[in-house]
Order: sequence, then structure tokens, then C-alpha cells
Amino acid sequence: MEELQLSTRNHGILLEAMRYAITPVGLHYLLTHFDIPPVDPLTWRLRVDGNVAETLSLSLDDLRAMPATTRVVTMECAGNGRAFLDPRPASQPWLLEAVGTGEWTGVELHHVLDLAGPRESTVEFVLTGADHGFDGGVQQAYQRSLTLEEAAATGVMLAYDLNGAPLPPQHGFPVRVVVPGWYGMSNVKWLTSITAVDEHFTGYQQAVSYRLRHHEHDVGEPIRRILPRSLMIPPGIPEFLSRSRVVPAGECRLVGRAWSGFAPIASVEVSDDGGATWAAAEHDHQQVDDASWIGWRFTWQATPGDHELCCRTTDAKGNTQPDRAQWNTGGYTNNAVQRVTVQVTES
Ligand SMILES: Nc1nc2c(c(=O)[nH]1)N[C@H]1C(S)=C(S)[C@@H](COP(=O)(O)O)O[C@H]1N2
Ligand SMILES: [Mo]
Repeated sequence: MEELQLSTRNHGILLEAMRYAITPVGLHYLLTHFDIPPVDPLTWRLRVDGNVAETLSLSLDDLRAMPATTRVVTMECAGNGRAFLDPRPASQPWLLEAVGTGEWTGVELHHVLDLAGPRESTVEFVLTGADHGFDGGVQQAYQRSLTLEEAAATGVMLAYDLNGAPLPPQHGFPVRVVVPGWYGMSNVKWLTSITAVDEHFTGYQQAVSYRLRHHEHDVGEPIRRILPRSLMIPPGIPEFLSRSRVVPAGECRLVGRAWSGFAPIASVEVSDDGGATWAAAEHDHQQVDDASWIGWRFTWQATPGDHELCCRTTDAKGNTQPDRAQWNTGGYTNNAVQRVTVQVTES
């Protein structure tokens, strides 16, 4: 019941929606830990405080008057692929759909930080959302931090528009953080304050959750950048209940997307025998944005019988996708290859 409750609130992209280079807003995946908080855009202010020369209180108009930037960013939840792990860590039971690509417009974070003037001793900025709840037994606002260096990177922004319109409530209205190339948890929605601090932030979503731990007492490693992944749009037509695919024999066009938060995509490969043999797919070489997925395509000669289609990608730094999932306590960063079972029928 807990997994069902979460999965009805937090929807994934429908894989066929990967046909759009920019995901229509209602098809972008969604992950909300607590409740969507009520926000009045007229009285809303972003507070910039803590270890700064000048405390700021900025309205939405103030932010919109600052230099604007637009980035096409593929966002993926760190828990994408969690449901394939065994035993399954209890949380949002994502299969492979916790991904989407948005055209985000906002003001780069460093412009706002420069206005406040962080003091020399500042090490991090704590980003706080307006939503509250309990997680791991701890009452909290949703909070994450970025180091001085991470916050100053180009492209890290406070976004107020998605796909050319104001953010909808579920994606963080009126303002959210966007950290291109990082897993979803860093993109704090419903931002209310940025606090400069002179020591590392140890809040729940930073120091307890979102760490890669191999056992309960493992201190673990923080999760940051998105590991490479490729996904195909399942070909043919589905069976309603099992979602298994039926494809007529003959030429079958496979298309999909590939992304990595580390480096540009170097290759995409396809297998029709469960990963025993692989063939190179054709992929886009021009990326609209460093942080955006690319398209790929492959012409498959579908022969009658049952097949397990797989795809995998490798980025320019040599990061690739494993055949099988690596288990960890939180069920994070499982970028194992996608497997799609298809039944090919005589045309
Ligand atoms: N304030 C706040 N920000 C948040 C979250 C949240 O629950 N509250 N969820 C995070 C997680 S885990 C993800 S994956 C992304 C999801 O963003 P989306 O719902 O716009 O797709 O938002 C992140 N930012
Ligand atoms: Mo997430």
C-alpha cells in the first residue's frame, strides 16, 4: 500500500513520450516527498541570508528583472530503476520512467549570490523549499545544499519558467533550483530561502538520504551526477495488463534517448538477444544543450519468435551501463540496461 500511495502521486514519463525532444509538461515525471505547498506569488519572497554581507528579500518580479538564461535539461530521479532491485528498498517504486527534459528559464544562481555577497568563510548554501513533512522519522523542510563551487557553476539557476510558461504548482511554482547534469534531488522546488553557512550542511536530504550505501551502517558516498542511461520507446503494440509488446516480422524502427551527467554520449548499442550480442545504433551528434538527452535510432530486422531487446550507452568519459543492477540500501542510481520483451509475429 505504501508503494501504491507513492506511485499514484509521483508519476513517470510514458516511454512513448520520449518521441518529444522536450517533454510536454504534463508528461514530465514528478517526485514530491511531502505535499505541494500553497504559495501566493504576490507575497512570495526569496530570502537570501546567513553568512552574507547583505540579507536579501527578492520578489518574483525582482528575479524576472535579472539576466535570464534558458537551458534544455534532462532531469532524472536518483531512484529511477529502484523497482528492479531485490530486495526492493521501500520508497517510490520507479521502473524506468523517472525522467523528463524541460526547457527551463530563470536567473543563474551566482547573480543572486553576488548581490548578497557571501562572506569569505562561506562553504555552502542551504536551499530550502516551502514544503514540510517527516522523512526517516525527522520533521523537516525539504532542503539541499550546494558548495560555493557547485553553486557558482554556469547553468545552475533559479528557474521560474518551464517550456515557456510559468512553472506549474507540481514542478515548484514560483521558483525552483535547476542543477544541470545532477540527479533530481538537487533541484529544490518551491524555493523560499538560500542561506550561506560556514560549515557543511547535515540536513536529512543531504547527509542521511541520497547517499550510496551498501549496507545499513555504511557511511556511503553522496549522489550527485546522473550516470549514463539509454531508453528505447517500446516498439509495436502493448498488451493491456502485462504491457508486453507484439511486433510484426520485418523491418522495425527502434528509437530512443540517451543521456549522461558526466560527458557527451559517445555510443548507443542495441541487442535483440538479451545482451549476448550488440550492434551500434545511430545517434545525434549535436546536443541542443550539454545537459540534454540526445535521440538515437536503429533499424531492427525482426524475425518471428520471442526476443529480449536491450539498449546501452557509453559517454565520452567511458562511463557505461551495467548488465545487471548493483544493489544499495536506498535503491539509487540503478542504470542497468533496459530490457523489453517482444513477441514477433509472422506479418
Ligand atoms: N522542495 C522539494 N524539492 C524537490 C523535491 C521535493 O520533494 N521537495 N523532490 C526532489 C526530487 S527527489 C526530484 S527527483 C525532483 C523531481 O522534480 P519534478 O517533480 O519537477 O520532476 O525534485 C526534487 N526537488
Ligand atoms: Mo528523486
